[in-house]
Amino acid sequence: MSKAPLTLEQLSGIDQSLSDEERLVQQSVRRFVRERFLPGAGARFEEERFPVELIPEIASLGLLGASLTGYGCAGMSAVSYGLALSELEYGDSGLRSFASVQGSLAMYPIWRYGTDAQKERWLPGMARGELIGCFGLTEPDAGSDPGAMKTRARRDGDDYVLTGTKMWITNAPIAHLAVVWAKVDEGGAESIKGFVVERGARGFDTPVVKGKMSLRASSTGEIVLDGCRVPRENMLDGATGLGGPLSCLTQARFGIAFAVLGAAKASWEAAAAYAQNRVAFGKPIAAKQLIQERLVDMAQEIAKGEIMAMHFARLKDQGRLSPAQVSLCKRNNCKIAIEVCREARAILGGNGILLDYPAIRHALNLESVFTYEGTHEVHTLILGKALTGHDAF
Ligand code: TGC
Ligand code: FAD
Repeated sequence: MSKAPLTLEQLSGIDQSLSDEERLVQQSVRRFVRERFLPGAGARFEEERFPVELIPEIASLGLLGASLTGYGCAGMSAVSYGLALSELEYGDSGLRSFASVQGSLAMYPIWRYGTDAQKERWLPGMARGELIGCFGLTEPDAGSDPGAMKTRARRDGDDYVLTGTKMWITNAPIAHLAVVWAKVDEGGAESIKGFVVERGARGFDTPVVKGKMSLRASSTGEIVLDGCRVPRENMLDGATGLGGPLSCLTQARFGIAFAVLGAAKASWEAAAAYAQNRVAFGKPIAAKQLIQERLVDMAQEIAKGEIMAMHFARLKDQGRLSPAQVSLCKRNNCKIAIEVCREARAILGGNGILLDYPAIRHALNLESVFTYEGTHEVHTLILGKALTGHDAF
């Protein structure tokens, strides 16, 4: 080998376009992930354990509600936020999921739709990582079609009484509060409203979902609401209808679209390094044309995904990013990321199925990421509708 091999960063040149502030965010999260998260990442995946002990450090990096302003939040640009999440996902999708849900799905609806009193009450503690939140939209019988939810909130004096079950809820078992979306019937008209349900409320339970073969280092549960009484002051009055939760999903989907490239890069780097050292038929497999073609295809898709994510992040910072563009980026980047991780796993051969290497863990995690926040098919249909005008749901 004559020259040092080109890195992914050198190939896409994305890093050269970063401001000093963006680079600082990227580097500090990178250091945290490599020094504090990656040692033991495989073991935590095996043990099905989210490292709650790291929450104070994640908070001190400004990663909880990172793109929000005020209330102790970091007010990061979309570019910095995307870079930070990508570094977290280089570690594990479960680590990134924790931050996505806290910021985009639990803090954002309070920040956008809550009263001043609600924001003061919850957001500073959530930014400090002292209060953990979750987001309950999906139900056992309503995932892609959240409008079919069965959870109901019935008005009773100054309270609402919530009944229903939410399924697949990230952070639910460790959450201090849940933003729950429920149908409300007021004056004969049915609508969807958001409620902040605090742990300790009678009739509120969050059983753990066990046996996941994906996102094992993320805490996932149900939210069971059995006649759970919530004061009216916990309702998020500013949001009415499905547009409320969907606007939160737009925030989270943007972050995911950027972040999954971190998992792809970690897997590519592991495969590329392995290929240099693994000898077959008398030569490192990196010197074989078929291996090179795979590494090139993977690097090409990562670079394209990064260029798209960066472009859309800059549009978001200008307030010009549309939900259809978010769908395009989530759909493309999740698909290429899972394919890259599977290819990396194959280049690692038999060793690739071990947790000693990151590729199998990332590939398994991305099965969830491919499905949540709108499945690949849902984003196809969102884009199909946007491009043709026909609703094919
Ligand atoms: P549709 O009639 O199209 O829309 C209903 C209302 O919502 C508005 N809207 C949006 N608003 C903001 N942002 C968006 N992206 C929006 N998309 C739609 C729309 O304008 C309308 O408003 P209005 O005022 O006219 O009523 O609704 P639909 O029932 O036909 O469904 C549309 C569909 C299928 C695209 C949507 O329901 C959908 O996206 N389904 C997928 C559900 C999903 O993504 N669930 C995710 C749950 S959370 C999660 O997975 C977290 S994982 C996190 C982690 O661990 O990281
Ligand atoms: P379904 O909607 O039943 O879909 C099943 C299959 O049918 C999919 O392949 C889908 O693409 C396809 N399909 C559906 N409709 C159509 C159609 N019209 N045309 C063609 N194909 C279609 N939800 C939350 O609310 N909060 C969370 O924090 C959260 N975290 C999650 C964490 C994990 C680990 C996982 C796995 C899920 C999480 N979810 C969360 C739920 C997630 O958003 C849903 O799983 C997802 O929206 C899909 O819903 P579903 O599983 O009910 O699948």
